[in-house]
Amino acid sequence: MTPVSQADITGHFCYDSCPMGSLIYRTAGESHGKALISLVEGMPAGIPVDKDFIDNELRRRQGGYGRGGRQKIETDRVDFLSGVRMGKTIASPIAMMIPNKDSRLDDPAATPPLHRPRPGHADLAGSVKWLTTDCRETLERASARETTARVAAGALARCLLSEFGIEVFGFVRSVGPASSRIEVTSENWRDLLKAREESDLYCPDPIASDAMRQFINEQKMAKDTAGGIVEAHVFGCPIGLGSCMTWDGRLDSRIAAAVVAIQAFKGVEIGLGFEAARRPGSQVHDEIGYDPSTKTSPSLGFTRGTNNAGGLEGGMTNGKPVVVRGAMKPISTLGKPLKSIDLNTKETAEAGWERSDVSAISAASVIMENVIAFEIARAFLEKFGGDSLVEIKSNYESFLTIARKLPLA
Ligand code: EPS
Repeated sequence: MTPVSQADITGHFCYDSCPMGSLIYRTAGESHGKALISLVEGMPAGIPVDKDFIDNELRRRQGGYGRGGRQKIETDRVDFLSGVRMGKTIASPIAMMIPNKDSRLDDPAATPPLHRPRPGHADLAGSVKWLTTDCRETLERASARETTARVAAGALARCLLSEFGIEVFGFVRSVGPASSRIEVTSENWRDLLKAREESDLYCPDPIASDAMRQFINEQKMAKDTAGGIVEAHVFGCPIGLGSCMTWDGRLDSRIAAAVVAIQAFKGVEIGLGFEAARRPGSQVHDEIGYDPSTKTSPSLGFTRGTNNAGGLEGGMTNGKPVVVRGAMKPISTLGKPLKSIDLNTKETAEAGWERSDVSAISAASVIMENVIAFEIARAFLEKFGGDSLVEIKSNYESFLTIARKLPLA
């Protein structure tokens, strides 16, 4: 009898027993520790690594409207410790380090214990779980600063995706009640990207951005915080990434898991999302057509008038752009703290206050873009994987050539 391995039971979530060839990443580091580390395994050899692109994604993650003081201290840049030689991957594990300038975790005076858990943060659950009354032990790792390492991994994965014409565009859809109604298409997204690059809010809609900024300003005045919705579109995916054969092989489930795993995210939608549940089927499903003039594209000539499915059917890409939205709650560190208790005395007390942001929604758009990119790259390598870029390109071209010939003789 074949022994059942841990990987069989827990699928891709069990990283340390992942099958050979699987693209995975882990992160390490505390908010005020020495550095953040991103360790990526399973990247094939020969991928050109665009360090400027990765650093630019880290810079974008640090920015946005409503950010707090920490980002003025840090200059996040990636230092490759392994896995990259002369600007290309060499198939060995890739360790990336992003040093913390505000490193003070070993100095008790600079990082005093905190006993008043913030409602909404990991403070209370973590302190009880690890049997301490010092919330700092939990919050240092729970902090969204850790997303620096996730962005580094996702941006590295995008170096692979760009070799196959797969690109990701993320932006801020709404902040509080202020929302943009812009429609993103395969034709207009590059113009929207330019507009987003010019926006301090990372929203390509200048009119909606004014209302979003106003909401953030109001929260700042009230010593409150703001959440919002971010959206990402992935262009150029071939048909068939992911699988309907296993629950954890479904690309939609992996994307959803990666998105709600971002600090402060409470919801995720794919395509129409929750709106699909309110409509009859005829107003949800995307009719299928065929246009031989687009046969050479990754969608192989299959067309859809709409993209309500958000590019995913049966847990697999269907040739249309993958469309994902994530909901971020307002940051839980409030300038005017909510009621809490002192974990030592159990007396009512105001929640602790740490330097924080009024809104980190712009940063959240960058993080979501990159964690989705990583999942797409992982599914891409599962379908077309090989040990080197040359081999993967050959696998990819060969699949498209055969698929274009359907029905096979
Ligand atoms: C963040 C760094 C943190 C916070 C924020 C995000 O830095 P510090 O705690 O030193 O001010 O600004 O973290 C949180 C909102 C949180 O709840 O932990 C970052 O780099 O993104």
